[in-house]
Formats: sequence, structure tokens, C-alpha cells
Amino acid sequence: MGKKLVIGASGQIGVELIDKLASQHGVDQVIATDIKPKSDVYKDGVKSFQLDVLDKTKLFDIIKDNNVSEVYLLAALLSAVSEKKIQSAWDLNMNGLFNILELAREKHIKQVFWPSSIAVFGPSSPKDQTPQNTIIEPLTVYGISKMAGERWCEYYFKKFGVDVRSLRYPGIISHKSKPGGGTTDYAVDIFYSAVRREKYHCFLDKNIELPMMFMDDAIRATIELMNAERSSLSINSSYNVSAMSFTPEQLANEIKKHVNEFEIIYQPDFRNNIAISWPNSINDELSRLDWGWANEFDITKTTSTMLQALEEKIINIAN
Ligand code: AKB
Repeated sequence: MGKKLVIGASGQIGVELIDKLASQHGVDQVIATDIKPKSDVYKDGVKSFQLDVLDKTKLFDIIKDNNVSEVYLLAALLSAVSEKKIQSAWDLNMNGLFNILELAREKHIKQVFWPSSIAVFGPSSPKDQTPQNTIIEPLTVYGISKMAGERWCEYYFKKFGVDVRSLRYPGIISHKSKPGGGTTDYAVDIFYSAVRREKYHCFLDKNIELPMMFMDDAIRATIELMNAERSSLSINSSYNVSAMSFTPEQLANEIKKHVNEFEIIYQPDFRNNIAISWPNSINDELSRLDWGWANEFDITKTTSTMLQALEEKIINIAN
């Protein structure tokens, strides 16, 4: 078995995925790349390279030189920033995927993970318990790129036997590395304000309900899907996966149970329109059936874990 390469490894999910893969398989079995210059965010001993995934020659060299057999392609522009950078979002989100799918088709890599998103759904999809297979008419650049990416993943699997696996991630909540440029980012930012005892200015309206997941669950889902028997997978594009759903007001009320002076004000901006077009909640019964998915974190456990971790982080920074 070759090594595991994480592309976009300094991002919110990448940092934690690298850590988990390194502790499961050994630091010498994991390679980190990111478009940002070499960073010290990875575990000691993890080999890392600066890489723009659009540079196919360098990508190929890293894969060959390091005996990579498994790729986690996390480099992407998220929903909010993609609306401001239409061309570069399409270019990165599509051509990054193509470069990897082509290398897999040419048998330079054996397995690929590529994240899709709840952003594939649009206003014409059912809002509650959105099913796996339903109307998919996304309104955002990011959603369109994820929808197209899902189709390409299925195409490469059916036509060329490429073993590419994918999850439609909901908003991911974590404390190690911040998200950047997403619509669900408020559900991370809010905790930083709470631990700093600052008022939080929320860019979504108080009643916008969105599907969310704590990072530990997201990492476990990713690894469990990659470890599943291919023959047990009935979805060859991207799986619905879910853990919890809440509104900004519900999350603020949960935080107030710990920080009773916490204050939030609602100042919806363009991201509110993106959020309105997405589901309230997701039906992930096929993930549960096919590869045994079960979430561990709900809003209560997520809130207490986030607050405790960020309080400790702030104390450590202060000392
Ligand atoms: C975003 O908000 O853009 C992402 C996502 C839901 O894919 N977190």
C-alpha cells in the first residue's frame, strides 16, 4: 500500500485529516500539500510540499516520487468566496478534480476522496430531510461546481473504474483551524466571539436552519467511507451525510447555557441568500445503511466541546 496525500492540507479539514491519518498509519505514511508555503501546522515528521493542484506536472512528480496511492483532494474555493471569484472558483474546483481523476485513470493512484457539499441542492430541492436522489438545481457557483464534480466522479468510476468516493459535507464545526470563505462559517466564528466575551454579528438571519457536523464526525465519516468495501457502496457520485441541524438562534441559545451574558445580533448579508437556497436538514439513510455511518456529536456536545477547546486555546495564547 502506498502513501496518503492530502491536497489543501492547511485548510480547516486538511489539518485534522492529516493528524488523524498520521496517527493511524504513521507520520511517514502521510504527505501534506497546500498552495500556501510550507507550514508548521502538521505533526512533526509529516512531509509537506507547496503545491498548486492545477500544476499537473508538479502534482504528478509528488505522487510518483513519494509512492502515493491514495489522494484526499480538499483544495477548493468555498461558497461565499466563489461568488466573488467565479472564474477561479470554477477553475480550481473543476480542474483540480480533473487532474486527480486523470492520474487515477492512468493508474498512478488507486483511491481518491473528493468532498462534495450540501451546496449541490437548490431552492427546488425538498428543504427538510433532503433525499439522496432528488432535484438538484444549485444557484451558486460553488454548488454548480460540486454538482458537476459529482457527475464527473460517477463518470470516471463507471467508464474507467476509478475508485473515487465522496461525501456531501454539511457545515463543519471545528476549533483547530478556521474555515475560510463559506456560508456555514458563522457556526465556527460565533464560538470565538463567545469565548472572548464579545457580541457576535451574525451574517445569517436568526431562523436560517442548516445541516452541520462536528469535525471529529466529519473526519471519521471520511475515513470510514474510504475504508468501506467498494461493493457495499450503492452511490458512485457523492453520499448525503448528516449529524445535526440548527438555526443561529438555536446555537446562540445553546451557547448562552455556558456563557449567559453572550449576545448576538443579526446582520444578514449576501450569504443569507446562499443559505436560504440550501436544505434545512439531510436524509442520510443510505450512508447509514451502506457503510454504517453514525454521528456522535449533536448541538449540545458540539457546543460544550467547542467552548472548552477554545477557552483552553485562548489561555494558552495568553500564557
Ligand atoms: C460552505 O459554507 O461553503 C461550506 C459547505 C457547506 O460546503 N462549508
